[in-house]
Amino acid sequence: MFGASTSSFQVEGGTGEDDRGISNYDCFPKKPGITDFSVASDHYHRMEEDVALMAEIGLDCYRFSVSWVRIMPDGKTVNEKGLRFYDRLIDALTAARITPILTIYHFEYPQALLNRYGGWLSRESIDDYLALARLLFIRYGNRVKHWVSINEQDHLLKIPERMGFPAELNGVEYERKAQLANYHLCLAAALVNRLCHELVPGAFIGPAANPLQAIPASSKPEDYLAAMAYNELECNYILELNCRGRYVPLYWKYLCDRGIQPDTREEDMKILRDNPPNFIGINYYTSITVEASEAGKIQCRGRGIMLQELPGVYRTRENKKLPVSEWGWPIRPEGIKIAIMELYHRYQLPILVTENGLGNRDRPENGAIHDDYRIDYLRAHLHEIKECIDLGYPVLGWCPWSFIDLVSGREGMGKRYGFVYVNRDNNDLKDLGRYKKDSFYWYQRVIAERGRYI
Ligand code: BGP
Repeated sequence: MFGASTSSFQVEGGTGEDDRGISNYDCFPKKPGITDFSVASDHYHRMEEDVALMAEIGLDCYRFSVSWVRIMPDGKTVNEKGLRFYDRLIDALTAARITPILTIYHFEYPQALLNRYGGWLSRESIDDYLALARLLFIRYGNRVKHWVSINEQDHLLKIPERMGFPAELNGVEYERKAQLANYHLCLAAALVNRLCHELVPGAFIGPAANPLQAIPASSKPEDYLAAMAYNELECNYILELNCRGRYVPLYWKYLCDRGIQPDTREEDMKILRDNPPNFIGINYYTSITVEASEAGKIQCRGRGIMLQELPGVYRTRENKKLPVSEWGWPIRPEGIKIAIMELYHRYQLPILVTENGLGNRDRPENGAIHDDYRIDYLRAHLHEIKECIDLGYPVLGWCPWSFIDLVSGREGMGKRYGFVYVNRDNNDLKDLGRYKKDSFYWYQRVIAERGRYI
């Protein structure tokens, strides 16, 4: 399937409407000069126009997330008006013969649940997540068969505002809390897999992971071991729980050495083992190069996504051979192939590329956006995916990030990813008009040719 992705809080806007509640994203302070999420791309008011553009480009599928607080403003009570928005969206997609892929939870979390019990730190969070999922399965399960349980759990855990953790929390205390939350999140994902199959016949459900796939900086065995450790400690630790219901020895030792391991229960581990996902979603943007770290004391990683060094284990290294994006992210298309092959070898589950794209400052010229840099990036990655398919790896689809420009997770409106340009910037909403970029016409042709010439 040729698709595209978005997420609710980044694209919808309309935060004060139809009895929507307050989310974590409404509450934390923004970087100076960067927009909040209150208007975003105004998709809430322009949904039909946006779906018409999806039909025009020729999408087979569209991955979107629901806003938890639109549907359950306080995280518990149902808001019919919110449910109706997604009814209309799903019906519009179905009418346009676009398969909906629904992400249940993509970073946006009810502030009321954070205030009430600290969100994922409490076991009660599992029941509230399942109540949301039950509502979605019952309401949309006749029209939606593809479900994503949790988006980028690893990046949820490492960014304090996404978890509702205090900004000053760090070090061992941060990680102890993150480990407890991770355990609850994994349990929630396993239970939601089970519930999905009980309520939605013929459904597929899986997480969207973000494997960075570290590459060793040299052929030295210690650098290879550092890359292995990076992949286990930073990426695979969640998928091992999702797909196999276990902590790998290296990871468990890391936790126990610091006394930050959660109290596991055998009945929970059985639930994990008995309810694996049906596919693995991969969000892939960049990869990382690491070497061994000889520093003495092995510390605790604490918070933050791109940790530069875990002393005694690994240290990230600049790789001068790789081009970087305008935002400094190394571009390594082969990394997506490595991720697909590696995860398939480990879990033998089909892969759905749930995100992949290039963030850039686009510069319109007389209404045209010549984003050749994005086309080059996407073509190179799609080529690697095609090679995987030719080798026999089961890749269900490719959903580049993002269908339309939206507010970046941390960088506001300056960092754009879409095939469709949205005429606004951080400080001026302008007319929020939609303009097709060169990449729109490129992707339209790729889809029409079914990727034959990539
Ligand atoms: C992923 C998220 C998306 C999106 C994307 C781009 O981690 O799932 O929500 O934001 O990354 O990241 P950014 O907006 O920080 O460039």
